[in-house]
Amino acid sequence: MEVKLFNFKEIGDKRGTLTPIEASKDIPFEIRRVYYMYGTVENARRGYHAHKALKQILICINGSCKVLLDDGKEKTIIELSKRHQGLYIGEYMWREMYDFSKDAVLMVLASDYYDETDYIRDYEIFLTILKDNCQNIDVFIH
Ligand code: T46
Repeated sequence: MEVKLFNFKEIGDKRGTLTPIEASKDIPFEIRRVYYMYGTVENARRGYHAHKALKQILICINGSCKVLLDDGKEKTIIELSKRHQGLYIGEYMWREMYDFSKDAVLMVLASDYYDETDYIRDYEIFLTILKDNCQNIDVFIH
């Protein structure tokens, strides 16, 4: 379970700004998939799931949105509004995206192809998996 904010390079000149992102150099995985969401309707809330293995970087390349992150113990809210900033979300982290501005474009770099079996879409099951994992760790330690 890991979350991190990355500040990517901003290369500016008189023409404007360019932000490059290199897989395995600027972010900790090879990119297998890119997707983006836009035209999000007012008050829509997306996400409501965690992933078993997928690692992702969320970048709001236009406008802004908020991301609620929940590791089963603590909830954290992160606002994404900077085009050069990426939110890394590792495995077993519940996420909800909301408060999208009208012009928001949320781009996601993903470590793997789309696979519905990697999703945990039920919050109670998510908590149970975390509890079971902790118990396994306890068994291992004692
Ligand atoms: C995540 C957050 C940040 C595809 O066919 N291919 C894809 O690559 C994706 C991402 C989705 N889909 C289909 C599956 C659903 O029928 O598009 C539909 C909407 O997907 P979903 O409801 O999962 O979208 P979000 O915004 O709730 O979640 C997405 C990602 O699915 C998820 O991995 O972490 O963005």
